[in-house]
Amino acid sequence: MPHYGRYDSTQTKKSKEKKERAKAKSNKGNIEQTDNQFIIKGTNETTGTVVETRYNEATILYEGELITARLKKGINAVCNQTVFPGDIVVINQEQPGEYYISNLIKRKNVLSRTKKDSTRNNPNAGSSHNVATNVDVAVIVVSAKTPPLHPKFIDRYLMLLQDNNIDCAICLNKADLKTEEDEKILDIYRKIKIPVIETSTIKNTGIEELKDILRGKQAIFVGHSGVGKSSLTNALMDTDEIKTSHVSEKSGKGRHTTTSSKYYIWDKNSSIIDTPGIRSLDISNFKPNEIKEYFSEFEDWEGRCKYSNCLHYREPVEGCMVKQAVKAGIISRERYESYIRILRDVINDRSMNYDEVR
Ligand SMILES: Nc1nc2c(ncn2[C@@H]2O[C@H](COP(=O)(O)OP(=O)(O)OP(=O)(O)O)[C@@H](O)[C@H]2O)c(=O)[nH]1
Ligand SMILES: [Mg+2]
Ligand SMILES: [Zn+2]
Repeated sequence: MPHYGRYDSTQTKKSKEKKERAKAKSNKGNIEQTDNQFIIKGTNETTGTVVETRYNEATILYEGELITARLKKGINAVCNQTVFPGDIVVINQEQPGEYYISNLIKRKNVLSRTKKDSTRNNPNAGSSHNVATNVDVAVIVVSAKTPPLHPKFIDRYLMLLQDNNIDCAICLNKADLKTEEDEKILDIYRKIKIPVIETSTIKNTGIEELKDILRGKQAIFVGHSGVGKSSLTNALMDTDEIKTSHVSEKSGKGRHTTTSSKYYIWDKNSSIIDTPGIRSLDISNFKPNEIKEYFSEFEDWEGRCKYSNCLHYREPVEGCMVKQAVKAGIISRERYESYIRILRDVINDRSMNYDEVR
């Protein structure tokens, strides 16, 4: 595969080993043990990067080659719930060509699709909701027209990324189909200082800008099916090898072409994880009064409302500073409406009249 060949050409084995040793050194003293007896530690043994996981085995980029490895015998866990693309793992070879994952290097972070909770506070524990690890930046990919751009998904994902402490950027792909309405939606995020990139893999525009943002980082593309995550991965890699498929004309939705997350190296020290599209994001374990904390533009007004623990929801507009700020155009109405939509989903309330903030 040409993209892993590129890995070879940019990093010699020696320089890789040196780097791994430095990495291992910096991880020393971080020995922890998880429920499944998988010890997280720094090591001077040889390590590889998890590219893709299946039920009981994983593809690992190891010494410039792709190998298949299983968890060491005796580790009471399945591969695809224990290691994730982006993980650095220790590899042992018991027989020639028979590789085992014997250990895991302490993770920088984990991108999980559910909110952090007591069982997830340890980023080194495995979970079936985890998507990838050691992520420097997550790119929320959305598209113009097919499927249409809607702030709801972006707002939910922003909450989750904040909860995971992961930097984010928004990429509007299919910019060749962009409308004025899309432009207005993107402005909401530019205003709250989130990097917004516009790309078209068909017209080959915005790709260099995307590369500039992702260079030197371990990044991940997340988003709905059919928005073009795999097309963008192909564009970064300058290939067309990764499978893509058109959006259904009938439903306007993607076909869930990518079925598992996969790690690719597209430039020196620059990797991307392409993920399967998701239908919706589960935010049910956020508490109602926590949601406002993820809307940074409310911060200036927090604690100034007349009501203690104001949710800025059913409280009368006269005493709610957030509502007044929306009314005055200081807080974007779209973000406020997004906040209310998320809150309503969490508390399972379907009715809200926005007229009072108009
Ligand atoms: N008009 C237009 N179409 C695009 C662009 N980029 C991708 N597409 C098309 O969008 C469709 C979906 O692209 P994919 O890359 O398979 O989407 P995905 O996000 O990987 O989808 P899943 O793997 O199902 O999550 C394909 O038919 C692409 O040709 C673009 O910039 N403009
Ligand atoms: Mg895909
Ligand atoms: Zn309020």
